[in-house]
Amino acid sequence: MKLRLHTRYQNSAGQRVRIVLNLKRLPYEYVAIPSLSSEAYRKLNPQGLMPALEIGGRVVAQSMAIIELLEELFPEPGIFPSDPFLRAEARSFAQLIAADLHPINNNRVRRYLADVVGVDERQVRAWYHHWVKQAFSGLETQLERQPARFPYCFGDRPGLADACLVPQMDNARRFDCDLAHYPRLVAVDAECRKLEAFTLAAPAMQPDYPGA
Ligand SMILES: N[C@@H](CCC(=O)N[C@@H](CS)C(=O)NCC(=O)O)C(=O)O
Repeated sequence: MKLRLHTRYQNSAGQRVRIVLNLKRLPYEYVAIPSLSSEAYRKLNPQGLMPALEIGGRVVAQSMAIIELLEELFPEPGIFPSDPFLRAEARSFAQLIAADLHPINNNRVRRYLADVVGVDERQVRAWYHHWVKQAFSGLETQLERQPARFPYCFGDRPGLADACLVPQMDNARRFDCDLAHYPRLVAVDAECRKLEAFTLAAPAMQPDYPGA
């Protein structure tokens, strides 16, 4: 089955999908989106956000829906822990990033704050830092409270939670967030970055990265 991922180097929701594709060792074609507002992209993905996956002649939008589909079609290696409660923890961790943090800090929200609400760059940055702090504090405590200390978020193998965490750490660093209060997140992030599945999905490794 041919897979084409429409994304961009700095598309962190797309980076989640790239990580999962790599973890599952699924070859895919990287299609750099020239413009989100182009008629061609809107036709492909009427939701108008990145990423979108072309698969088996169909198009699926939304990173979490894409990842679930990949898990269903290509279950091995799996991206969830075997214990149902740990699976729930992994989903909960991933959802805080995908459903609560990422949507309010993404590019279009920051642009709206600056261009329409009229707040200055310093305030946009303060907004960004505030929501990262809220989310990362909760995620850090969630990892601290686990009965066992794992190298990855919820086990000895990387999975969905790690695929959501690492792109968010990239973003947090890009926006100069202070990560000193989140030693577990930093440790898991560092462990993930030892793996090709994560390094190959990083923004700087993508073909449309400036100067690539
Ligand atoms: N919930 C969506 C979020 C998609 C999303 O917001 N993607 C961002 C890039 S990471 C985007 O397309 N932003 C366009 C913009 O901000 O203008 C998903 O998980 O796929």
